[in-house]
Amino acid sequence: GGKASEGVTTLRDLIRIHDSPSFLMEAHDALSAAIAKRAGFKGLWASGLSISSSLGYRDANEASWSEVADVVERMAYAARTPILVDGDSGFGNFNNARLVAGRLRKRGASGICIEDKAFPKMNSFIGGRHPLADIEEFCGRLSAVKDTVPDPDFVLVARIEALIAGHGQDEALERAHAYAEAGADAILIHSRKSDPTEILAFARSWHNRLPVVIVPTKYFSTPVAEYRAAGISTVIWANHNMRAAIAAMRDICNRIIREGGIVGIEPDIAPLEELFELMAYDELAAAETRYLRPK
Ligand code: SPV
Ligand code: MG
Repeated sequence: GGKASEGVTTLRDLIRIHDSPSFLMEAHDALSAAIAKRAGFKGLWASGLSISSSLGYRDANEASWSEVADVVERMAYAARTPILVDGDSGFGNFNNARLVAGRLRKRGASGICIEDKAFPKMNSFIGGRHPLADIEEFCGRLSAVKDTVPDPDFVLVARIEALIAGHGQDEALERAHAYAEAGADAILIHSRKSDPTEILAFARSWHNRLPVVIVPTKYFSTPVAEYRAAGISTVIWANHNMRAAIAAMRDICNRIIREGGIVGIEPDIAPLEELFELMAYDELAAAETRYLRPK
């Protein structure tokens, strides 16, 4: 496969159909991005849910697109690894979608995912209505992004919410074909069921006209081997850094209260050296010897 100049696999390469699905790991700030990169993930998912949560917002377009873009810029800087940004429903109509996509590209994103819902969207795991966008109108959003960001390395993922909204396979497939015609590079098919039956049924009928991206948050107990067998191109672990952080922070807060101090917790938290390494303090020291000339 083609490699970018610095030996980094491009997002376009990652979403291609391989023998085994690529993984995109959720990150929501520069630190979580650096940790995921260091662990070996070749690409990141800038999750709307996780970024919203880390900023103290609900995943309902409470965060403005420019706040999201600020976070993405810091993530791109810290990880220097391809990032697929969750662009929600595009923050409005075709005009907002193309504006946001272009700006995200400038801020270091390698691609944007746009879902076929209205603005403001609501997180797909919250019950209630998830009104779908009109197919033609949503295709306009997709082609506007394609025409505005013609960079062949910038990936456009079209996300289908038909199954989330309670429609059937026919609706999902009709939308997928329309979005392929409109210029999408990949199709994200989402589900909130606890088993992957509807996702796998979609994949069987779709025949990989475009690569298929999935988000197994609710159907977490399915082994990746099943996605490989189904020809899934990319699996997004969409919120697992954030949920790990919540669990770790909750436990350490509870322990410091319960134990009345920090005597016992040191072995269970990251050493400061690890933080300094993640944020490349050694690079600053090297730069100082070069640029801070002694008087
Ligand atoms: C996100 O991570 O923000 C997503 C995935 O869009 S989901 O929360 O499943 O909608
Ligand atoms: Mg989202």
